[in-house]
Amino acid sequence: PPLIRREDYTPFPWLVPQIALEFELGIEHTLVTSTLTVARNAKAQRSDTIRLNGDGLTALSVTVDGEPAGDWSMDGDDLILPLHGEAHAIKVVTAIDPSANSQLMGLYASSGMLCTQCEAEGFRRITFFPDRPDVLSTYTVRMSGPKAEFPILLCNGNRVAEGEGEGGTHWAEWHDPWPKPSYLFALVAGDLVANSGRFTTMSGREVELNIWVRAEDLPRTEHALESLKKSMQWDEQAFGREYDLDLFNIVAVSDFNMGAMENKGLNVFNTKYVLADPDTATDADFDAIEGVIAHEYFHNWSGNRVTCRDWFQLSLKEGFTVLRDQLFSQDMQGEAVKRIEDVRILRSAQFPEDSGPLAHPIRPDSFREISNFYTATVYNKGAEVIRMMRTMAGPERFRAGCDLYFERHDGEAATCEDFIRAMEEGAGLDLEQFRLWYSQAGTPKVTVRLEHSGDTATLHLSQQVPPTPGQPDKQAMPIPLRIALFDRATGKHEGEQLVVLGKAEDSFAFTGFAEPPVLSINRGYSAPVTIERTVPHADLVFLAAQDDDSFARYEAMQELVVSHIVAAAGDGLDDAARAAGRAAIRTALAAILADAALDDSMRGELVMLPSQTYLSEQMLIADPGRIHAEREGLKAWLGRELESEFVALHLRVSEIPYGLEQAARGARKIKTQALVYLAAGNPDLAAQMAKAQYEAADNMTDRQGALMVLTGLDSAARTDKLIDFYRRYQGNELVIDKWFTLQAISLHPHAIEHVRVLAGHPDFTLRNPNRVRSLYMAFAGNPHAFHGESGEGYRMIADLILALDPINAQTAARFVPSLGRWRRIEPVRAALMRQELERIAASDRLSRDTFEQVTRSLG
Ligand code: BAL
Ligand code: ZN
Repeated sequence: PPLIRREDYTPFPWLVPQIALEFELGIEHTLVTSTLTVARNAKAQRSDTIRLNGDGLTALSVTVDGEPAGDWSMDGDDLILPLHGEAHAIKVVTAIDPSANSQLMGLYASSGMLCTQCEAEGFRRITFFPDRPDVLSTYTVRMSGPKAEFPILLCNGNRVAEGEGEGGTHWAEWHDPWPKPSYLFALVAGDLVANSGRFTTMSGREVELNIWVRAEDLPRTEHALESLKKSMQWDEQAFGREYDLDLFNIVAVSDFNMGAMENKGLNVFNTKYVLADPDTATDADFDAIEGVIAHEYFHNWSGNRVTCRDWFQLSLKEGFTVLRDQLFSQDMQGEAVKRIEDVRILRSAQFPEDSGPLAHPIRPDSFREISNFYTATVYNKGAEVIRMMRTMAGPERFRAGCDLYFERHDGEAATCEDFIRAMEEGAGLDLEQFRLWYSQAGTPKVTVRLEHSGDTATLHLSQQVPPTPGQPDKQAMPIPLRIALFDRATGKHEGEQLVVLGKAEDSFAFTGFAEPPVLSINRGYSAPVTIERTVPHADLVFLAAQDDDSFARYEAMQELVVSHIVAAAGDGLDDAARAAGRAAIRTALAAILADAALDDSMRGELVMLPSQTYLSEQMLIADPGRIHAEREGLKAWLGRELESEFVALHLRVSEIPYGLEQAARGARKIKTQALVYLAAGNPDLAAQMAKAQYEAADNMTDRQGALMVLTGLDSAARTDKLIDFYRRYQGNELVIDKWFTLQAISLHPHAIEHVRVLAGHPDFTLRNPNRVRSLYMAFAGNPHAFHGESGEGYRMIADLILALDPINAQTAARFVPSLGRWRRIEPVRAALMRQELERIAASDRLSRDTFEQVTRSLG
């Protein structure tokens, strides 16, 4: 497959101002007639042919200006048509079989309904079209089909006409007044019901809102509808963005590659991000639904009204929209905890990308398959980069920059450079050097030293951006660090400051400190970097107990644990050093457990041990077995040392009744955390308590938490409760996904055997991405099982990739990075991982998706 390069961009020689589509719908046979109005693009080089992209399509007929065209040809999957005039009408007829579409790109069948996914290049699986985001058209769509099978017919924009046809058919015609690229096209036909609501926009436009689901799912749609209303209101208040159609439809689909899709006026969602009630969804599920609904809604401006010129600009809409959804969720749920959660995601998903063979800048320079670039780098690091602009400008000036961007580029297909320029002018920032964040991959490392002499504290900073594939040498980037210097005696500081490290090395002096202060740095995680410093345990214990920046408090706790485990799993610790490290962590943890002023939600964050992935990231070469043993050993020791504190905490929060308010949510979070420590320290006691928690549970958060703990233990209750859970929720796809996941992520020594058995369970299928992820993605994230010394875990994932690739290439390719980490793993396991990658590479029928990921991983 060819390499596509950002620098090769040229505008398309033809404009397609209008497209009319006609669908004669059937699950196994759908006829598509597409009529394009085309005209020469004065801003592009003249061409006497037009290339219409296709993917697996056959043209049944091609006409130009009403006459059959005899001179068209195929170039691979694309249709090439000679065109000599200034403007033409092209009509192409294609036939497709949605039931055979297991890739879930284009038009496909899911549980008896028809739906579409076109981003990034799915539209070309429906009809021949210049399937690139800089070709914007106005869509008119007519669809017809059997009414009993497809009573609901939906498309982008507004329904303008409908009627009955012959033989039990009906039809609907939709028109979307907003020009859009083909990736935002959507169509849904099926037997659906809606939870409907209304929203009045800031200028008084009445908008009809619908959450479309299967009838049995209707009772679980209220949270999604409320989240949508909150999102619409928040975008008006926070960004001045108003909705622009009279209708906003969301449809929930069980078989879906992504989380959701922002098609204009017709968002298509994975059911996972729509359906919730307290009995079947955890607090985390509720939050994720709110966040994803917001994300897709916010795309209406950051993505749809202003779209991307080409797919290299993906972060223009995704990074920005992730930042927008993060700010929204901060306002809904509280800033402190949300910020910690977002950083945890960045560190566990994006850091490994940035330090591995698949590292790429947030604006990549080349790709073979764009689906492989829907990454944590483009999304989450992309959001961090824009967040840094906001930190440097302040919220008001940042808003002015956003306003200018939307105003200047409304209706256009824009670039990251356009966004940066709008920020420079609108927010008054000089971003000349800052542009490096768009072009350089790799997580910068900032080395920190605080020197004290007389009454001056001097902060010495240096930065190093590590080499990444194709980028051996890096330049220094501007790194905005929010800092505070605490007076040790009073526990206070004189105000936070922003220092921007713009050079390889720099120093910053602060006066008025008779005694050496305690440094709190990268507060709020103001820059997506790693901080390297040698700091006394006492300073970290101090910050963990009393930093007034919640993130910094969390970070101090993490730093204490990370430095301890990394040292123990690396060169090893002597008894004295181990005892000192553990004692410091115990002191900090005990203070957090005892802090009555702390809300339980934040307490839940502070007590969470750093993930094994994040710990591995801190080591050049990681031994997963040793890290796992050290992490579990520490957890067990803490569980024993603080047993009575954890038991008392569990007892206290178990008294708090179910509710959606912060205090009750915090109680549920810390309740299971307490069990996790106890399970490591005193498994018998924890098994009893988890069993009791399971039996008393009146909500999924408590029930899943208890079952998660039980699943990792060898106890009679384990089997009992796994059977009970399955029986209770049999038939509920999303909850049965949880059942698969709990067993795949379990700490149980036989987790891998359990996964093998589950793969043969009647409810398991490779055809449903949620189910595949619920078992195998969960397993690939279970360090002790996946990295078992025999290499069986690696073999299992490689077998999965090979089996899944022909069915769903996009989903299969997402499993490659777990094996691609081999260079950062100790040599014995590394060889086994590499061997599996080579076995995959040896297959001669790999998809473009998997081929690209495997070759880069071996490269
Ligand atoms: N645009 C693909 C799904 C999402 O990021 O919203
Ligand atoms: Zn998005």
